[in-house]
Amino acid sequence: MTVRFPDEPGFQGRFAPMRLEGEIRGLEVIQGEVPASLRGTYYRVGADPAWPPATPRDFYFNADGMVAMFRFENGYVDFRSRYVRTPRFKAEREARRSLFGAYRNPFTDDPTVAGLSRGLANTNVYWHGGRLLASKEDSWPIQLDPDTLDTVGEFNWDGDLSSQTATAHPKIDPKDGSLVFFGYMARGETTPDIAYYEADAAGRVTHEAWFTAPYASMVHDWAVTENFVVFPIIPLTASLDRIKQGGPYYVWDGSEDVYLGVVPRKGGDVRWYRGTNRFASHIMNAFDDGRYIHIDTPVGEKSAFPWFPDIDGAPFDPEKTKGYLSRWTVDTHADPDQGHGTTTFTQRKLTDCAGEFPRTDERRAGLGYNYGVINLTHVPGEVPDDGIPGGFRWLASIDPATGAMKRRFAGRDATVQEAIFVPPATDASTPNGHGYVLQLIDRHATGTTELLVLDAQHIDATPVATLRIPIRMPGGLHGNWVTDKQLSRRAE
Ligand code: V55
Ligand code: FE
Repeated sequence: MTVRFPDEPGFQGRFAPMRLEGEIRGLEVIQGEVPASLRGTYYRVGADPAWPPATPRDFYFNADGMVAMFRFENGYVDFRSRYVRTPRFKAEREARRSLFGAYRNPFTDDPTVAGLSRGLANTNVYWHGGRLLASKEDSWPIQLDPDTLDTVGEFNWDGDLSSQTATAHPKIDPKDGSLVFFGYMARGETTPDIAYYEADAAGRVTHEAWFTAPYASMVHDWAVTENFVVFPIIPLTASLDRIKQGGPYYVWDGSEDVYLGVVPRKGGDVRWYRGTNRFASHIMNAFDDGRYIHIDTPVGEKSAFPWFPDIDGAPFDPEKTKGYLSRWTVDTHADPDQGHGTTTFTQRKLTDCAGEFPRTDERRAGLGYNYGVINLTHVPGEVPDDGIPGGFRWLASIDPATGAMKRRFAGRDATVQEAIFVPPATDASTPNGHGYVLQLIDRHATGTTELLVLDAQHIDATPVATLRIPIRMPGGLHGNWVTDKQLSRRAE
């Protein structure tokens, strides 16, 4: 048998699978010095297909989760990368080929894997209740050993996860360390059911409530504030009939409205606030004052995912996918129809630069804040001199209250991956946004990746340190910083 990846752009050149697991003790520091006070581990996950896909025109959402860790200790940074041993990964490794078919479509699978979890653990990796969890929104998370990245197994909150899925974007409440999370398509593929949960700092589920969305759609990220959770229903819609017929899992439906499902934390029914058609994915942060809920998110005209087609067959138009960080505001008192879906919400643009992958200083998660970072694809009046249009080329920090921005260009022939904020270990009480930012930058000419340690208040200045990873890191999704103190408190 021959292992050969398809001759398709998504599997060639800088998108070619890496498939490499390994370890480097003491990454090379090519500039500056890593602060000795930075003690903890940056975990992140990318999508990297272990086997050629069983389906044509596959895309990275359907590729295996490869977790990487960067452990910071006394100015040294040790690197490790490891595939998540999902039930799916193990079955395919045994067979030495893909047994699972198209994205989220169990009707395209090899009959020998019927009933096995289709989860890939390829979207986020986070720490809660003394556990390291790798997750994807279509399945249960997978627990990993935080030192070796060995797979412990599927985690379902000791049987308390009644949903078939758990979001890859849970939020940790900075006030009490609880995990606020949900599952969508909670009763199975394409179902409109949403299950909302909270788990205490020890990882025990303390609250559960179920809702039905106006239609089945991708609920990739959401907003959590002190008093509310908000589920954005965006018209990337799913249908069981379509996947049974071998069609795409999601389509962009420009005729469908957007709904925000607002639920009081720990009790109360959902109220739907309705707005016109638009696209949004990741939430930078959100907060409320008891009455108004503010949600900061990049908003575009249409879906940014080229592999999910327009329902009317309209060609993919990159111009319409540009996302501009905007503030949605819901007035929870202005609710004449009692949440039956005709009350609208407002939207205000915060910047003229287009971008995605917003993150914040999570010490202020769900609270009023003045610091976020975001990767930019377009800056008015600036064209990278290497002539490469689009793609993520800049990192920006922004004060969402004023729109004030600082920016750094990643350099020629480079792509920025998601940045994260890291509080300084020596003084966790620094003001909002004072600390470090970590960011991976792919250097396409050399096929290597750099890890930048930046001063969060001066991301436009020379980095505090630049580390060199001598391989190209697989295309990354999300990651998180876990302090050494957190790592010392592990679940039984
Ligand atoms: C996203 C990523 C996914 C997925 C659904 O970025 C949404 C959004 C890596 O997999 O399955
Ligand atoms: Fe995401």
